[in-house]
Amino acid sequence: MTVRDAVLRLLRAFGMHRIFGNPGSTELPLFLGFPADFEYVLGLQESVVVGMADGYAAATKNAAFVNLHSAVGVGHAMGAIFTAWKNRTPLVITAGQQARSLFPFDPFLFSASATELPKPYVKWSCEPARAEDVPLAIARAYYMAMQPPRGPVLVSIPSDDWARPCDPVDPRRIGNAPRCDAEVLATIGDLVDQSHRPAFVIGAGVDRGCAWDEVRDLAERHRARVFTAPMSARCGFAEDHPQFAGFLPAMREKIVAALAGSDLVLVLGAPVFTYHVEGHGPHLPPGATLCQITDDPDIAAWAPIGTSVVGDMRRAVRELLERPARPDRVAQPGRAARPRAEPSTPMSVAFALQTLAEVRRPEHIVVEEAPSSRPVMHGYLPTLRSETFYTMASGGLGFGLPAAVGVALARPTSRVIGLVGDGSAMYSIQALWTAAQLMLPMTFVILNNRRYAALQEFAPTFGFAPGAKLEGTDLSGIDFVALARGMGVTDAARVERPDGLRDALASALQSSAPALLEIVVA
Ligand SMILES: Cc1ncc(C[n+]2csc(CCOP(=O)(O)OP(=O)(O)O)c2C)c(N)n1
Ligand SMILES: [Mg+2]
Repeated sequence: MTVRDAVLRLLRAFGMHRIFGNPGSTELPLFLGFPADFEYVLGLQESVVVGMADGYAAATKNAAFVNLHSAVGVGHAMGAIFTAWKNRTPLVITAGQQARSLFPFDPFLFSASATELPKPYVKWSCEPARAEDVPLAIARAYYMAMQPPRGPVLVSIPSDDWARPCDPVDPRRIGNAPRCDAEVLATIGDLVDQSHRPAFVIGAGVDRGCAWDEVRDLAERHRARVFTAPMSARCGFAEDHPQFAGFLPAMREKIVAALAGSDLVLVLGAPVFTYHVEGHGPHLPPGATLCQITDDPDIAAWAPIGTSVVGDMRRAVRELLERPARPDRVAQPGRAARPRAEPSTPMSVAFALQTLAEVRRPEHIVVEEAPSSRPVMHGYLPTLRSETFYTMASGGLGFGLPAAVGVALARPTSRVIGLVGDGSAMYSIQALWTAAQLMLPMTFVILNNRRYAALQEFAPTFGFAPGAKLEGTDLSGIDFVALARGMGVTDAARVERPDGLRDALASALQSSAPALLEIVVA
């Protein structure tokens, strides 16, 4: 058996039959006699490769296998690796390396610090001391990637290792759903039971941890107001539920204001709290107590206040549900209704997303990266089902288009909508080519406002006068229909007027190959 045979055998056992990559000379030996039960998914730049793998792993709930080209490929991918780290997405990343006998001569393409390069945004990185240790390293990498909190790991593999003889490595079974500390969880249960006006703050860990139904049952039992955590990368609670109270902004004072009136705040699967701008004063309204359940010990450690417990989300919430119910609470108000968006030329984002919400089905999956449109989306395109909303937790643009392709690959019977801003799309536009090559029946919706609107809207926070010119935020002159066609997405159209939108969306949502709709918005 060779290292190549042993690694492929492990990948089969781990259910990793797809290899997301962009090849170089140092990786080619892996593909000698490439077996027919594997599929190579080619991305045309490494951040696209890792973004696709991120979406794929998130949607399959299994680690995805990535193959990058030495230091240069890892370098290109670094922003996407940071995003996978923040998303808690399990990725087994392999990087090509020069042949071992060349190491003394600082050869062309050598990655001299291969294991240091991706740090600190991998859970583990390794270049095995001997070729025959590569399969063991791959096995350990997989187990580590899958252990909560999940995340990316990296193995650097010298090119001559693949053909070396080695012993097979048998896959092992590892239980990965740790139970919370019973005493602390009981304390949290008591605090929730004793509260009069509880609020739940739901983070990405709820949807990732498959605890959507349990969290809804717990919220209904306690008649809690339910908020989505600041910058949450997933949706863990139906946004049309009468108890849904809205989205917390990433700013301390505004969070305190939103939570005012609650005497108990239970944070599920989220940090306390993710802030984007400076704030001062308390983290909670006066008189409120905070509890947190998370699968991430680091997030529990830095929470500034409250009682935290670390463990498997679904298990923890089920244990809380086993406690006797407290029926004597009054219902609290949910979210106020939004006014209907009216048609105009150019269209408002609200009108565009309201129309999309009317045309799409609730089970359609939205992968979003449209920064200034996000708050509008919160009002006009509600997420209603588990595992139907994905974005990135890192703030690093370039995730949306490739991640949408990865999710579409993972969920062939679901319609995936990549909802992406014009600026965001250009960080990883090559993902369209992969979607076209794979003939994925998915829909890209580009919200083209010809600018980096989020930065323009942010500028007053730093003292700019409203509407003042802001350097580096004008993106006029990009033709997404031409870009799409140039990469093989022939079903591409632009809508500039509101009367054409509904039909254009309906058609783009029924395509049998990738379709792109560029919506010109105000
Ligand atoms: C990799 C990366 N570079 C730069 C930024 C800063 N940034 C935040 S929002 C934004 C604008 C995004 O533009 P677009 O996708 O068109 O959305 P809009 O703001 O217009 O809604 C930029 C450049 C970032 N978040 N990530
Ligand atoms: Mg824009």
